Amino acid sequence: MNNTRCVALVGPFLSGKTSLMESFLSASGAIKRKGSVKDGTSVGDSAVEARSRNMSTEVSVAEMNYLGDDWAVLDCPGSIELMQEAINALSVADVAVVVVEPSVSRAASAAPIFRALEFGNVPHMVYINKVDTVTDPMPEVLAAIRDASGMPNLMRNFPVTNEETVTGYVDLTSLRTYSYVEGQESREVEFPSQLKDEIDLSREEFLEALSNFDDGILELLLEDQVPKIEEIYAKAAGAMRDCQVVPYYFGSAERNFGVRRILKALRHDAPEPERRAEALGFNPEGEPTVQVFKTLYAQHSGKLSYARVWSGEIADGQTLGGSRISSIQLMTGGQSRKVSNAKFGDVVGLGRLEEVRTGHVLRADSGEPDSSGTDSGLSAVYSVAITPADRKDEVKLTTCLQRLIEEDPSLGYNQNEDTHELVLTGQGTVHLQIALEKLKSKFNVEASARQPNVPYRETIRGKVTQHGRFKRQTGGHGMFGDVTVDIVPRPRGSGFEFTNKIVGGAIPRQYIPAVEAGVREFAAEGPLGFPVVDFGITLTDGQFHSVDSNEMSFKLAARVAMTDGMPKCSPVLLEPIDKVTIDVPTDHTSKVHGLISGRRGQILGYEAKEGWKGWDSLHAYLPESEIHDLIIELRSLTQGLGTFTAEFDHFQELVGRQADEVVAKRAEQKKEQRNN
Ligand SMILES: Nc1nc2c(ncn2[C@@H]2O[C@H](COP(=O)(O)OP(=O)(O)O)[C@@H](O)[C@H]2O)c(=O)[nH]1
Ligand SMILES: [Mg+2]
Repeated sequence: MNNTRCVALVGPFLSGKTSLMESFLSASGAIKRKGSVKDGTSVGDSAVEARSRNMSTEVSVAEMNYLGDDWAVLDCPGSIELMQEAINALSVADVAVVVVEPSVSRAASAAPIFRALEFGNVPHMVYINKVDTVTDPMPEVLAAIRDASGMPNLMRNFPVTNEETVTGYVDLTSLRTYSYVEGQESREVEFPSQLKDEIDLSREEFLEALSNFDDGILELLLEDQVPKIEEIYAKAAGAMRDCQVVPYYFGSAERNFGVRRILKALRHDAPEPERRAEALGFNPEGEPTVQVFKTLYAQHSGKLSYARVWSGEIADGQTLGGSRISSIQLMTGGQSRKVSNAKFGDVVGLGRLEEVRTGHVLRADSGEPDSSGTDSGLSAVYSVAITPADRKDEVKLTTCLQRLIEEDPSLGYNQNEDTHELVLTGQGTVHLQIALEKLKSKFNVEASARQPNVPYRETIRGKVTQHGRFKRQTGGHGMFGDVTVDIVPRPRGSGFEFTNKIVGGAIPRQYIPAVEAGVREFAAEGPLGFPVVDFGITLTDGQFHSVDSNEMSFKLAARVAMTDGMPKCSPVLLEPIDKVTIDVPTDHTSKVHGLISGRRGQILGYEAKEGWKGWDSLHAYLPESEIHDLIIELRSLTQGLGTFTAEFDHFQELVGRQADEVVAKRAEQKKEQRNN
């Protein structure tokens, strides 16, 4: 019996991956009635978030048997913001099909997934979908896809068209001609002799392209001989498996055009699971080993870890990586069926592995999950501050977020100590919206999101000597404290310093710490509404009362001095400046210069990105307030490819209209807080 093979369907949003999976399943007989994305009846996209948006929000898994081979099909989301799911799925796939539209303007949006395939060393082929609606000339479409791919391609078929659309194809290897039949297998028809010259030319190009990877073919061509059909098939398959070349096919997923063609290409050309296992360092015949590529919390059935078996055979109830498997399931979309065993190559759902996360490798002979090969997840490029609709849910919210992060390592959260906000981080607006929807649908926690506050600070530019007194003498025990302080600015980054210069007991020693505490309390929120930093206080004089003075009186006297003195010291806003590194393909480097200066940034330099051919890394200082939506502009300038990391570097004075706006907004916020 053959081992289960695994194909991932990837490509831009809306290109037709979920439709192609549906066609695969119906062509192979795995489902009796073909559903559709439009009607919400496809096997893929069974998650509520996916159905409500009409887009794939997570990987869907389905099993099928085609001509005797078992396959696991992984339908990946296309949105750039959900790329982590696709990357995780690719890490266990033997091969990928990149589904693209026959559109010159849309081709570029496939670039990010092509990069992921290149980095992951995943052999892949292209399926140009929707040829029933093709409007752009095919040669231009091919050139645009090749640009996005950056790899040489092999056009395996010649498109036969009527005036409007593609109606069939000529296989450039066998020279057999097929005509599409809606919803059925294509019919072999007579060779279109009126197109012979064009077809001959395409075949020559195809063989020439192949000869770049094969000396045998090259020699034959140089001697004006035609290679044998079997040899062409074998060499083309070999070059694809070695990631040297990308074969291109076309068709229509919705109308079942060219679907069996791609299924057969997968059957003949995709590497066997052993090959991928060995490339990843697994021994197919070793101890039972699985790799988790997806984690799912379902509201009723609990946690499910999707895994591929890379070695040996696993059984229900067995312990893997220290956790006992509570069930093994084979999945097709939202449906699953329990099985007692799974063997090398299989893609299965494993029940209730509580300690296990996406990316973990689990071995029968090891007491804990192996996370050594696990990437930490794409770094965060977008964030929102979130608040639970119901205060009672505050604790539950963070536990549920932790679960969502187990599902999706490109998601994160942190409690910002400066702004006191709970910040959810991820890949973009849609990604974070989906996370909030999942909180609701899976855990019944509702939360709202808004743009996070920037942790501004303030400091002073001038100095003053200030007297402050707190006095209360109403009946009983009174209160009395009196201080004189020098308030002075200190160099940027040097923090706060308190000096006591009281001599001769003008204030008894035990009250001095209370003065400092009063200043610190005040400094938590200065005249502009932000924490005050980089200033010094020298306590020079004071008075006390033998009965009424106590610690509280001196603390309050210090606050009076600060409240009166600080505004006289020319307070100034400080904004946080981050050091950012922006990675983009070299063609886009000059555009990024404009982006940085447009956002009040300062370029520090750039260099070729190490290990990334054709990419630059640019370094710059950028105000944190300009980073919130940076990724949106960066992606639109770079075909979705650009990405960045940012880290706080220093504070810098902010003056003028921008500063006024920040202070006004803060005052507004405080008013709201008081009213709540
Ligand atoms: N005309 C045409 N539309 C298609 C074809 N395949 C998919 N679509 C439509 O394209 C849209 C996106 O399809 P879907 O499979 O969800 O794309 P995905 O985002 O790549 O999974 C849907 O409205 C489909 O009905 C096709 O072959 N021809
Ligand atoms: Mg989809």
